[in-house]
Amino acid sequence: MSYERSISAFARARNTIAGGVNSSVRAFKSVGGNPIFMQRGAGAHVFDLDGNQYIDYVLSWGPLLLGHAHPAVVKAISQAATRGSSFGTPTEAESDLAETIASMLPSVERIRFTSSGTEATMSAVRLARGVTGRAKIVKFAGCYHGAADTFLIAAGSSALTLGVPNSPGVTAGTAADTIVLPYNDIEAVRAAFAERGKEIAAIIVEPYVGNMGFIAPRPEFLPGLRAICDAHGSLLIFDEVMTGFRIARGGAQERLGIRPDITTLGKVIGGGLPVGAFGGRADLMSQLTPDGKIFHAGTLSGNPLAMAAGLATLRAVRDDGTLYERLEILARLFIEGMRELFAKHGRPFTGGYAGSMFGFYFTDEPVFDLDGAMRADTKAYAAFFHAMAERGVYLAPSQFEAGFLSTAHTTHEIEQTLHAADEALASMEAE
Ligand code: KE4
Repeated sequence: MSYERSISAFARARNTIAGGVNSSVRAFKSVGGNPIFMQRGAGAHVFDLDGNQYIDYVLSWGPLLLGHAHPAVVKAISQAATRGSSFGTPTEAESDLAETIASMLPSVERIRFTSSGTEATMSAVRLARGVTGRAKIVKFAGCYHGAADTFLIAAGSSALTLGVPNSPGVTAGTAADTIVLPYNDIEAVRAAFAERGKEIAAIIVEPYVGNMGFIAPRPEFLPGLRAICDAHGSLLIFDEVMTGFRIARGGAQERLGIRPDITTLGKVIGGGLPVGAFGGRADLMSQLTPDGKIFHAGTLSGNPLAMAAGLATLRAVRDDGTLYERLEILARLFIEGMRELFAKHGRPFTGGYAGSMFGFYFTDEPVFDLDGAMRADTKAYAAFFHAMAERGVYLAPSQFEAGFLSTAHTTHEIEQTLHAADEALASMEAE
């Protein structure tokens, strides 16, 4: 495959765009090499500047549940655009999408739209802190909730893992209000709350993790978080920016039967356009400005084009009774097929899936948390990523991301992918 045009496009981009990208993971730092510039998408496929075609398992990091350029989404955006792109006033499109989401997520009694998942999670934390009058939040090492300072915190060395900044520019003051604990370790959460429960406004958690590879919750973990929050008067925030409408029609909360106090959303609800949302109990959400005192605002929040794209996507989801079952079957074929091939080629493998989301690691040991994920062979993943791209399959350009399926993927794409993987693994043996 030739990547000449992507290479020159990246050199050009670096002249005016910091790092040549507008989101860091796109720069391929984790897998090395020149980032691939895409030009067009159609269904389950993307096409790069050099005309190379790929089966796409990134799908814009999750939003494209219906695949690229789905006719209903294109039509909805086009029609909305003819009426104007933004008004800075309320529109009924926002109520159309809000009502659809509320009908599918019973815990969301009231909602606020934003323009990104980061805005949604940082606003949800402000809401939790404002409602409880408490400063601290608990997050889990390796979980990603967007690029707001309060989340860019690594586990500290202190007994209670009080946070330390993991990015320059994040202050020690900010870090001091974030407690970082190991994912899937309910005893660590119990200990933290025993020490500081009265100071903790909320726990924010990825109910299924998609940001350190794919990690499923242990059966006792999320029910444990719910009980601990109830016992200490803290709020439970499910960050479903990635899992919402991706692992089940009602997201992880429906699949697991757990009702969070606040849910954050993004990605799928915008159908590929910039959107985020946070929602939950009416008694909490009513405390946001202008009815309440906890401030929230956003110029393009509830943008009519994003609402139209999200509504077209969710209507397709709502009306397709077997969507998630079909996609989970494809996810199982993908992971179990990969497991067999990795064994055939003598490579360590651990993988998992839920609904249309999956992930796998180059390690034999089961992965329950960040320490487990960090044991994966990231060099082997990088080599596999490039060997698969050379064979027309676009996986996440980092071992610490998840993969996604769309309604445009079929068993044909899975078979093509597994064939490419067989060849890719063989080529890695040769190296
Ligand atoms: P955005 O601000 O990127 O729209 O959403 C932040 C966010 C919040 N919560 C969860 C669970 C998320 O997965 C994300 C964003 N996910 C990454 C993928 N690992 C987006 C890709 C990127 O940063 O470019």
